Amino acid sequence: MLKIAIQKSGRLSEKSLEQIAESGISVANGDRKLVAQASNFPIELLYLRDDDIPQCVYDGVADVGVVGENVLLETGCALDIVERLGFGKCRMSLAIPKSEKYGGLTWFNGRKIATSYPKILQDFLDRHGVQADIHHISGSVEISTGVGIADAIFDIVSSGSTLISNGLKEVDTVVHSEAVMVGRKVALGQEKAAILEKLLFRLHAVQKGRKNKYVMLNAPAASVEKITAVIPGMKSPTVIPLAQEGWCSIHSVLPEGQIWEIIDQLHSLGAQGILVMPIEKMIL
Ligand code: PRT
Ligand code: ZN
Repeated sequence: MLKIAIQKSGRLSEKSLEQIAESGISVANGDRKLVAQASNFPIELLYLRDDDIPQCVYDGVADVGVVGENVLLETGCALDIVERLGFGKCRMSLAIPKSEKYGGLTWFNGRKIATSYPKILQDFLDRHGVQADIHHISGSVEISTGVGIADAIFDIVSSGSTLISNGLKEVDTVVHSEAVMVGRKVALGQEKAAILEKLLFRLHAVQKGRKNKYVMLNAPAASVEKITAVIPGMKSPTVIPLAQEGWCSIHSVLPEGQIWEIIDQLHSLGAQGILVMPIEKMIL
């Protein structure tokens, strides 16, 4: 049985459960007690506060955990990043009142910075030889300058709208973060390592599926060669003759990020009836 710690409730909990569900694993978690076992896969979920997850994994209470990289860095636990999960993306930045003139990091010398992440901030300031006074608060960091507690803040930024609505401007990004699966690979043992490998195989299939689209189109037989050069596919594209003579149907898999660019090219090569469909799982 592999024990996985995930956030009980918060920004990472739904996505963590979603990835587990998309891997075909059923966990009855209606009331989110502390522990829940999957019915069709040897894992057990532990629902915890995100701040407690790194230490719990380090102590062996859980075998792996899903947590924001920012929390892992702040706790300073010596854990391996087993997998980057691609959700919960954000950055940790320094921000100052928008009326201030900013000429670089020396601005922070002798200033007071409010944050919930004193370790990450101190490491950053030390690396850059800046001497500032760190004021550790546990929440509502963004209001610190407005109420006169600090001259600047260091906090998580996603869209940036919280900074703007508090009259702040982002002046330096210290670190980028996303949800990661953490663990201690050496401490796992053979049985748990095998379960983790099986779980990661499924997660990869789901992630790859998300990053790609299944594309079907009709093309004049004369253009097939040019079109297949544009859409190479997993091995090579499927080309099927249509009932109407001189026409083919071509099926392929394309990376999500390039879809529109490729569709423009396909269109100009005479492709018609282009269908783009989501892929649920993809195994190479
Ligand atoms: O209760 P528990 O301790 O488990 O949860 P928590 O309240 O400490 O954490 P939670 O659920 O708020 O966030 C969990 C993780 O989500 C964080 O550790 C980050 O890794 C990640 N994450 C991603 C974020 C954001 N985006 C985010 N935007 N965490 C917080 N924010 C907050 C930020 O603190 C700021 O107040 O959103 C505001 C900024 O958002 P924008 O969009 O206005 O810039
Ligand atoms: Zn927390």
